[in-house]
Amino acid sequence: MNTFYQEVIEGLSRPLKRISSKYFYDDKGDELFREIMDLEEYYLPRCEREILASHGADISDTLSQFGPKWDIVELGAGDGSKTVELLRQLTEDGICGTYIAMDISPYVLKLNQELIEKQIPDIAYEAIPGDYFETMDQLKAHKKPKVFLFLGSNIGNFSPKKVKTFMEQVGGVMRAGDKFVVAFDLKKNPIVIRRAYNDSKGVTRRFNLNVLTRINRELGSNFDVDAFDHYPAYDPIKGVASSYLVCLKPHTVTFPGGENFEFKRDELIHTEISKKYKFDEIGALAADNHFSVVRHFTDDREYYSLSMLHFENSIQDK
Ligand code: AVJ
Repeated sequence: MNTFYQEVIEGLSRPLKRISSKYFYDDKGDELFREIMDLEEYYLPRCEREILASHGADISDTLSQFGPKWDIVELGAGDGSKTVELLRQLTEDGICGTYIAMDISPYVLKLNQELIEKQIPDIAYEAIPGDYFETMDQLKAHKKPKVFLFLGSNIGNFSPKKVKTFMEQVGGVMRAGDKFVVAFDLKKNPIVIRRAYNDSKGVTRRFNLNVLTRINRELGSNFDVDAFDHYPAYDPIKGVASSYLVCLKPHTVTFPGGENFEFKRDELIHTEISKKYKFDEIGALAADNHFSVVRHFTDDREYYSLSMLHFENSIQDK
């Protein structure tokens, strides 16, 4: 039995059923997420591009105040299109060492390498395919000054516990003085946030429902996908956008291992959280994990932040 199967069974066995948002991203889910990124209501990617475009030189300057050469490690690098301009800036400023792209998809890493090496022919390039939670430890032997990049506001999808383990794991492969540039979506008018997760074309709805189609196909279950609807919620105090699937009629879902799940009418499956932050929460998160904030780079409206964190201590003797 694979982990996907086990995790789905475990999640559906809970009193409040849940499915992890990491399972959204099959081919169809990737395609729908790309569609989401182009939506007018989904402001996040535009903010991130604005910051990278308007503060690229600033980011490079700030790094050069701390040291002359930086290896750039990108967690979940994707096709490289987000990062290429920043890498170009760092290269022009003479502070770019090796770019180390990490991504779960070897196919996407291939695209990344093609794009980066074409755009920046002189760059030293390394690709590490695989789940970065598993491959990251390879970097323990890496003793040069490093900047880790974690873009896309992906940290928003982590539970508080997962955020903590993640920060600890990254700290565990860092040396004192290394930097961590993390993208955070910021708290803002809740109406803006709610619209981002409840778009008028219904793409987010299809994105959320697709996880059931994927589970049926890959795990052999028989969810009646049409019997579910998308329910997005936003709590402006906690800064948590949550997505649920609502069951519209009672039915039983069966898995090939013999597991059965009863769904009552109106029963929920929790599928995703997207946490929104304030600067002081980012500061507290950093401080809790031996980091300090160097600077928050934001867009003009302060919707989104690329926060540069400085690693204070090295946990092991490296
Ligand atoms: C991939 C984590 C940035 O939470 O905003 C988009 C995923 N979910 N619409 C987010 C997502 C619903 C997205 N991130």
